[in-house]
Amino acid sequence: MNTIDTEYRLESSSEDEYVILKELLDAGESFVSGSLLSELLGVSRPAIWGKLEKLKSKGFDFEAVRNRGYRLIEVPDVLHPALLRYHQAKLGSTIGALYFPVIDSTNNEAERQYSHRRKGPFAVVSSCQTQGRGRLGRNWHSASAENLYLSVLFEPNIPPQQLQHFTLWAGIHICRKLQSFVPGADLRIKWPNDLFCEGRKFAGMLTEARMDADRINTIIFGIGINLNSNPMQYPEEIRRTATSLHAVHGKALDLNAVAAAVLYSVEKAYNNCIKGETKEALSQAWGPLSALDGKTVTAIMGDREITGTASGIDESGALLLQLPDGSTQAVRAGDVTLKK
Ligand code: BT5
Repeated sequence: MNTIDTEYRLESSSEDEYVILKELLDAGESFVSGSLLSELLGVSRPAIWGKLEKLKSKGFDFEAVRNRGYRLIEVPDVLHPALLRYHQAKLGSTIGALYFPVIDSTNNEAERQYSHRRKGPFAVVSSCQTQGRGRLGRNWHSASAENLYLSVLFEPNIPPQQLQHFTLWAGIHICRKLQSFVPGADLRIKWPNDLFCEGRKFAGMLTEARMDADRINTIIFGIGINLNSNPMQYPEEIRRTATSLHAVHGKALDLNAVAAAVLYSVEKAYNNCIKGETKEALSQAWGPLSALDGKTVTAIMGDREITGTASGIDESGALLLQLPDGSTQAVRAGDVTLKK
């Protein structure tokens, strides 16, 4: 992708770096000969050595054995554009990703890139946000580089109804995909935009759309995921309500592999919505993943508060509450809290 001027530093990987890393990652425990690498890149063996030295300065490490070649023995445990691209390619994710070590908000940067004529779809991925945003002007704590902050911008140019359930589907696909990384944990979605585990929030989604007459011009889907961070170090106000995947899994996860899996899931949810190909019914897909079903919850809708038992969502994506008088109330927007 071409770069566009922004006040934040964009970190990219050269094609050569990507080719070297791809060969070494594909080889796993095996060695890759220096002559193969120099042939692939069309450069001399000493030039390959120079490129490996450069990668070493970024946290990679290699074992070099005479007559056998090179083997990758360490990868950095931070986001890295070439590693992200490698994992995306393995999954068949085609969205180009821009990586910023620090950004104000990945949603903001996606908007800026678009206003500088970058064509969607593209993704903005970061290790730290200085002004991470939640819904309704709330804050998303984004200081830890062990977490993930990313946004994907699409240019749908279609009537809004077709993307009415996009965030819910994105949540479903992301939740399922993340579950494969943490098989022992029970990942759930709390309507409408939170990902939960063991009653605590580990991720939040924020979708922002720009309309033009009766069409959606751009839609920016943002997600923050607490990945490898330690919840004990979270700010006081979220310490009791937030968790991370590391905390529930007991082991660190590969940031680049997870970021690629999330991008893949968002792409899949978007394509399904656009093509009207959501083979499963929304309410059925949602049911097994819901953090609320069967629980007593309070919904705040503007200045009204209602308490009832959550009983799934309807086909429009509204949360259904069974009220004490036996009636059912559909909650279309707002915040819900679980009653203790
Ligand atoms: C959300 O809002 O949950 C949407 C969060 C979206 C963040 C992503 S990061 C990438 C992209 N760029 C952005 O600027 N934003 C998106 P909401 O439902 O309003 O929840 C916000 C509330 O969650 C806060 O008021 C806190 O109570 C809690 N919270 C804040 N940071 C958290 C964290 N890191 N982990 C768990 N809970 C958090």
